[in-house]
Amino acid sequence: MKERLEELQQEALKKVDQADSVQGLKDVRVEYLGKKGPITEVLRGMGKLSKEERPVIGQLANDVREHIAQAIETKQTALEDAALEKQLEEESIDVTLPARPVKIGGPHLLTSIVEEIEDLFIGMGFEIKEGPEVETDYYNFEALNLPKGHPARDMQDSFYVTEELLMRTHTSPVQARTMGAKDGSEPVKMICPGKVYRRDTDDATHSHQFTQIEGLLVDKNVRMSDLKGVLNAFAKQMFGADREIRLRPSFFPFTEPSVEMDISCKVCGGKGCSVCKGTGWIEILGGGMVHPNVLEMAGYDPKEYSGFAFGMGPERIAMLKYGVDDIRHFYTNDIRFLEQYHKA
Ligand code: 2NL
Repeated sequence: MKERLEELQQEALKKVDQADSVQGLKDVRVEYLGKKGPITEVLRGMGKLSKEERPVIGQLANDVREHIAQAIETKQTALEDAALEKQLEEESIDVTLPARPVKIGGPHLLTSIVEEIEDLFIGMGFEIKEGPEVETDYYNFEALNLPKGHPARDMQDSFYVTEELLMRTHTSPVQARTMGAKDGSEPVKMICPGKVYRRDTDDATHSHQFTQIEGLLVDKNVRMSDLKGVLNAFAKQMFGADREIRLRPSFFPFTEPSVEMDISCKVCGGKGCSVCKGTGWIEILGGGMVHPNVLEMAGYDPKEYSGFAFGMGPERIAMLKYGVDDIRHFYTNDIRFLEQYHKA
């Protein structure tokens, strides 16, 4: 029996050595160590042995079994390591391959235009102010010389939240609030960019929500020539040093006198073409001298203080500067439109 066990051990170890797969090893385990295997058989036949032989053969059978099991385990680890090694080798990455391009976003055209305008006015000493988009009737209308019954207050034209609250129809209430917060002697020099709302049917040139930037300068001895100088500097920096400006008389309830400003047409240089509709001029903003009623309501003595104010639509500025033909391009977020204005 001893010889038989030694023979089995040798045979099994040889097969373990030859096994070249995890499955092959499993087969060896089943063949030699399984319930129907030769070692189990030897152990079963121990009853026939003498008392002296039994423990010796029992011990040997267990040793053989242990030895074979150990050999299988060692071989299995070796096979698994080799498989992993092979997999790692096959999966190695080529770091010299060019990278997949990363898509980077950029500021929206409107954001860029608003920031460009802000920078221009910061350069002239103006500060940037913001205010609420849901406004009181008082700041949106009353404080701007738009008394009750004025057609601009019409329910048809504004989004009302309650009788007294509405979505602001211009950014002027920010200016009325800023003036009102001072004690009537401090100068004001500000611009206020932001969203405004009007009940309008959207089309190529109208939107129920759009952007406005208004400017205000209040101090002693402020004159129309100051307004003209500031707007001329703005127009030349925004559209090019070769552009001329002209002021035409106009009307706004919150300014007196009121003006509209045109810039000379770049396409025809002032001769008249389809872009400027034959006039040689393109309208870009409105402004004027702050109405004495507006100064007075904000706590400034109109005999001592005067001011100029102006307002523009950044959408319109961007449309003129870049030839955008439909205001809805700013809001529909078609990436093919927006990407054109992402600077490298
Ligand atoms: C336009 C014209 C304008 C103002 C806005 C203003 C504000 C105060 C006092 C006086 Cl607090 N005026 N703002 C004045 C004239 C014109 O906007 O065409 N905007 C798009």
